[in-house]
Amino acid sequence: MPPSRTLRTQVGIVGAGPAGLLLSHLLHLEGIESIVIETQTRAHIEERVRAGVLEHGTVDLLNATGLGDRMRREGLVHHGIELRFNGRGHRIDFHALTGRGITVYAQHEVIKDLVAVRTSAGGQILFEVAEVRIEDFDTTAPRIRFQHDGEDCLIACDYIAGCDGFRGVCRPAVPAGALRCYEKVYPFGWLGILAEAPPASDELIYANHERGFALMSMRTPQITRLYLQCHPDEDLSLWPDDRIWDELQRRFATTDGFRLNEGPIFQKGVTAMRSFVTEPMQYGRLYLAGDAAHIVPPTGAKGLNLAAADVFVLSNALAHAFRTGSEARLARYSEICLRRVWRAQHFSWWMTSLLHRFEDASGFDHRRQLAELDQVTSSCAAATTLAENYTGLPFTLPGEYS
Ligand code: RFL
Ligand code: PHB
Repeated sequence: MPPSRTLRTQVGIVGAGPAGLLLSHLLHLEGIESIVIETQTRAHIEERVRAGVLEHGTVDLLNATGLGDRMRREGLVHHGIELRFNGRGHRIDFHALTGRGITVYAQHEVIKDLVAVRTSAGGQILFEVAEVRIEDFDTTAPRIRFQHDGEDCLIACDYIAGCDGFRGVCRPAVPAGALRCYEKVYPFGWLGILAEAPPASDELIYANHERGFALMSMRTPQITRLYLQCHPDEDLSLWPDDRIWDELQRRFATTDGFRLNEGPIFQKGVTAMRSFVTEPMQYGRLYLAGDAAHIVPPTGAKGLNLAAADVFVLSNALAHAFRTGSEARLARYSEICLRRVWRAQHFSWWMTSLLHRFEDASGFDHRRQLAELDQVTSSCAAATTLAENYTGLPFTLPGEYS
C-alpha cells in the first residue's frame, strides 16, 4: 500500500527520549533537518520518572547549546556523595579529588526543556505514532514507515537514528548475526519512590546494608527520591508506604541516630537491572544511540549521560558527512562511543557489585565488600577513581579521538 503521507528530511529519528531529542537539537544547531517520531504522548514523556544525575560533561553540553537556563536555576549542584556502611557515612569529595561536580536535575525536566526548544525552533516531533518499521537502511535511501493520526506515513531520509530505547524496533530490525550483543542480568531490582519530604542530607547517600542496598537522592529541596534493592519482579502491592519507610530507615540507620524525613509517597515503581551492549552501534545508514544500543544498571547514574555522549559524537559526524560528503567520521562513531560505553559498563557493574547484597553471597563476600568500601573511602587513589568515573569522562569528538 502506498503511504497517504510522505515526508522528507535529512535524519529520521526514532524515539523522543533524551537521545532522540538532544540529537535533533544538536543537528538543528548544525543546520541539519530532522523529524522525531515517538509512540507515547508528549505528556507521558514529560512526566516519566527516571534518572536524576547529570555528569559534568552533560551539564557543559546542555549549557553550551542553549538548554541550561532552567537547569542552572533549578538544578542542584553537588560536590560529593556519601557511601554508608557499617552504620557510618563516608564522604567522597568529588570537588577536592577532581575539581568537578554533578548536577541533580530530573530527566523529565531535561525532556521538557528539549521539547520546548525543538518546538519553538519549528522542529517536528510526531507523538503517538504506531506500527513503526524502518526499511532500506542498507541503501542510501532509508525509510521509516508508521501510522499517525489514522494515516499511513513514510519518512524518506538520508540517515536513521535509532533512539528508541532498549525495547524499540530499530535494533531488532538489523539482520540476524550483524550485531553482537553482550548482556548481564542482575538477580535484583530497585524499588523507587518519590516522597514529599525534604532530603535528610544535602548529598546522595549510597548505602551497603546486610538487608540490601539503598540510595537516597532528591529532586528539589522539598522532594526526596529513594530506592531500595528488591527482587526484579517485586510485587508493589506487598509494599504499603509504612513497610517502605520502615525498610528504608533500617538500611540508612547509623550509629549516631540518622533518620530519613518521611512524607507522602506520590510515585512508586520497580526497575529490573541489566548490563547490555550492542556492537557495533551501526548498520548501514542506521545509527543506534542511547539505551537502544546499551543499558547500564542505574547504580553509576550513567544511562542518560551515555545517551548524551553518543548523540554528541553522532551529530558531529553527521554534520561532517553533510558538509563534506565524507563518511569518515561516521565510520568511527561506534568505535568512539563503545570505548566510553565499556568504561561506563565497568564502573556501573563495579558500583553495583560493591553496594548490593547478592543472594548466594557468603560471609566472606560481604566482608570483602566492606574491605573494598574501606579502601575506597580511605585511599585517595581509590576515591579519585570513583570520583573521576562518577563525575564523568570528557566528551570526545571524532576529530579529537586517537
Ligand atoms: P529512552 O529514554 O528509553 O527513550 C526512548 C524513547 O523511544 C520511544 N520509543 C519509540 N518511539 C517510536 N517508535 C518506536 N517503535 C518506539 N519504541 C520506543 C520511547 O517511548 C521513548 O520515549 O532512551 P534514551 O533516549 O536512550 O535515554 C536513556 C535514558 O532514558 C536512560 O539511560 C536513563 O533513564 C537511565 N537512568 C539514569 N541515567 C543517568 O544518567 N543517571 C541516573 O541517575 C539514572 N537513573 C535511570 C535512573 C533509569 C531508571 N529506570 C527507570 C530505568 C534511574 C532509573 C530508576
Ligand atoms: C536518581 O536521582 O534517580 C538517581 C541518582 C543516582 C543514581 C540513580 C538514580 O545512581
